[in-house]
Amino acid sequence: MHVDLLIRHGQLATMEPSGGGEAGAASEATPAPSRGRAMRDIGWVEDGAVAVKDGRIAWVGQSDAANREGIEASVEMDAGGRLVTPGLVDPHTHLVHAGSREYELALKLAGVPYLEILRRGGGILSTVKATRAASEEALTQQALVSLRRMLEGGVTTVEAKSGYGLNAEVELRQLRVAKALAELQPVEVVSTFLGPHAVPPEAKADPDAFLSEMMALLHPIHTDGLAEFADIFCEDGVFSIEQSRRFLMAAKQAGFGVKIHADEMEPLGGAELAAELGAVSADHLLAASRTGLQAMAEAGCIAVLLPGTSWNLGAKTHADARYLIDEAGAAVALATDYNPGSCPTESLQLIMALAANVLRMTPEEILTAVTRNAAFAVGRGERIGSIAVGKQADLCVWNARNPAYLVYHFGVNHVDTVVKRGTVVVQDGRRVG
Ligand code: IZC
Ligand code: ZN
Repeated sequence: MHVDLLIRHGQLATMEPSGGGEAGAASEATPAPSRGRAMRDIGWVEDGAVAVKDGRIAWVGQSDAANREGIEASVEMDAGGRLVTPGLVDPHTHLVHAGSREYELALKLAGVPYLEILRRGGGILSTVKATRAASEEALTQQALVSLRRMLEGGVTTVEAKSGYGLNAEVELRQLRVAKALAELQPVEVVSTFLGPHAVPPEAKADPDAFLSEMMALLHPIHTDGLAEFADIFCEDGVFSIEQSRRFLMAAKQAGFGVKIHADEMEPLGGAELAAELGAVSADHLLAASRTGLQAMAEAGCIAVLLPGTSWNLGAKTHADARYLIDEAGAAVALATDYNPGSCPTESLQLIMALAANVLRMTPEEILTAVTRNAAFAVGRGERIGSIAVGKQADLCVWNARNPAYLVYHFGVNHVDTVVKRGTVVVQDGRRVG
């Protein structure tokens, strides 16, 4: 067999628990995220090899088997015993925005809560002001800087929410920018419409009318292919459970997969609502009830945890990852929540370290949460998130020999090489090509 690229002598985390690592095996990728304790099975292959042809994975197995089968490659790479994983997936970000909010740091340190800053017209609303004033070109340039950091950090697919326009014109502008980013750089961008992210000042008198205005955008956005998912900030003082149900039901009817910012600060019942609606994911969940988490797990709704946010906001409690995994048997994913307020970082590797130290997740669970399960959280689980024959060739070679090292040695970039759709796009941790 002649292939485009052959990576040999890697320690492979295929993220295919059911035999995806067998030599030459056709992909029997179970079309489901890994739940509960199964999150610890990372489909490990010692001294493994991966062959890539036409942007897809053509063969996976042990290095000596690759030799025996006479696989020849245009480009060969010796991983030298280093860790090879699927490209990482960041399934919750507010990527496209203008400006920054470092001036809120002093307020935060003085003890002013996040939602109080929002009530005073800052927080999300300050980013709305900056984003409304920004051109498409300016929004694009700012997002490109972030995407490059993400890619150099091993992220090959990212979800991006709107929600800093809060009117038809600027919400659509954000979504158009997100879509165009795919043509300008290698990271795949999955768009989510988050029109109900906050109530803008001009709509304060009638939040329900504002919600209806955002609901009226669902059909045109879907028809124009500007977003695959719809999301709402369901939180005390922002949008209620009733408003969230109304918006998300309309979104489902319009053809969107639905997501929800659920139970981040107050236990409103966002997790229960996610289960009721068959949401693809419910995100945050710090304050969620155990019955809500259990209901989500039973409904197959993925828990997207954002420990960078709870850590950065100085929260006293964090999402109960151990309950979700050990008791509820849920599928957990992890994301940065990259945004200019509650979590200004593009580093999914930092989030992985926090997942260990704050959420008490194991390195194997963490790797599952940023690859296989994150891919399902953005509706791409059948194409990306694991190393299996037929899947898209999104790969990372790390300056590490095992997943524990990535999580233990925190605050630096461990990426050596990133491959996106079969092409080397990062070398020595730097963008190439
Ligand atoms: O800009 O503060 N939580 N939305 C809900 C955010 C954080 C983003 C922001
Ligand atoms: Zn968010």
